[in-house]
Amino acid sequence: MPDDGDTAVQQAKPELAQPPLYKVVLHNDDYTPMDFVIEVLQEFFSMDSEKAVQIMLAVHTQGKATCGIFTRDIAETKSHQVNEYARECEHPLMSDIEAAN
Ligand code: TYC
Repeated sequence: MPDDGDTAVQQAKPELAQPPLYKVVLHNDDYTPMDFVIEVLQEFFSMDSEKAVQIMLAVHTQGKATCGIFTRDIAETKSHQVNEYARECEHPLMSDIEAAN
């Protein structure tokens, strides 16, 4: 191929495809205390208290809300950690994961 000056561009490393992303979704129930949900959102999703209250109220009023978007392994781990912690504390709070894209 003639050197047309584009050699550097043609040989650049191709971009890797983005990995599929997953939402961690928190579900409403009638029994888990609001303060416990806020604590979970702060501890497992690093939210400040204002954001945690906002997401907790979105779940409470709409039935579910997204807590964060991650690669599959991280989303599965976070959802599992939330469900285990809620179970240990004897609250029915549940999360799961959904494909984000
Ligand atoms: N609905 C619960 C209550 O009234 C609060 C709640 C919010 C529970 C969010 C779960 O994911 C949840 N105490």
